Amino acid sequence: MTDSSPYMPPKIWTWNKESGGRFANINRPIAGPTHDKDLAVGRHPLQLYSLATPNGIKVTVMLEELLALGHNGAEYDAWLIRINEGDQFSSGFVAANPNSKIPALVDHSGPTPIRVFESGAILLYLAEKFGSFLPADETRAECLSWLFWQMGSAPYLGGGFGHFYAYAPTKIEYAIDRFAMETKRQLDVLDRRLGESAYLAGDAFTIADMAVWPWYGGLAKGSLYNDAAEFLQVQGYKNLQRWTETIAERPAVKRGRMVNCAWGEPSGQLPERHDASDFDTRTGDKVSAPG
Ligand SMILES: N[C@@H](CCC(=O)N[C@@H](CS)C(=O)NCC(=O)O)C(=O)O
Repeated sequence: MTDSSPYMPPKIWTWNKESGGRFANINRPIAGPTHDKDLAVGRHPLQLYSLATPNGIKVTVMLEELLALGHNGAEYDAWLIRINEGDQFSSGFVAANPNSKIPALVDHSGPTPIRVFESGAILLYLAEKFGSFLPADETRAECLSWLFWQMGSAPYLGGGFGHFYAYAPTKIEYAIDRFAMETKRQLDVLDRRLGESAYLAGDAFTIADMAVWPWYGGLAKGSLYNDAAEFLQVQGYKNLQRWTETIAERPAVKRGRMVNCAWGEPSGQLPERHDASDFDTRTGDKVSAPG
């Protein structure tokens, strides 16, 4: 990568372990486990194996929102999966998600455990299981459309723009231009939609908002990819800014952001969560452990 002559792909691609870039140590061209280790299982019906990245936060926000609505069956144990250390390649995790990516959920409430992977599938599974945050009326199709929009669009933001702007070992103008343009287009798509209604599906907060908010709300507030907020001039997306701030104020969202989080201010972290008494459900504040 140091020589400046243009790259010509060889006839056959080979794995260059030294390719560099953030996350190069965990990227591999093969699936399956690297080591034998079972997943821990706690006492609650739902077992979540995750990390507080944008994809992980979607699910902890949903679980906290369900609990806030009074769905006791949504009690869960959250286990930290340190993706930088390769926890997603343990035999136990691969059994829960053959794709080796967080989040993964295992539902132990029935006679046999049910595994669910892919954050969008987990949101839909929980929404259907508890009958909440997926409208039954004519806005259902709109909700599902925006949920699937997020699942298809965010890889351009994260794997495309974020990777080449913030993580790649060399700055490639062509790649940054291509994905900055697409990211700006997506931000405009959202901003226009949020100019028409309070939330993505209509008047109600739904799983579509839970899926989109950690990614595009994070970008709008400057918490993704260093100085990307300035680079992409995100302040100009006024409807997106309004929606981002409204959602950030929800107590369940404040709690959901902390779960499986092992960085930042200690008061904002809850790497693992095994008991509902971890939080004051009225204020969203973390309750310190007794003693
Ligand atoms: N489409 C998946 C994407 C999940 C994903 O990319 N997870 C990342 C963290 S945000 C991960 O686990 N990366 C670890 C790896 O790639 O090895 C979803 O929405 O659940």
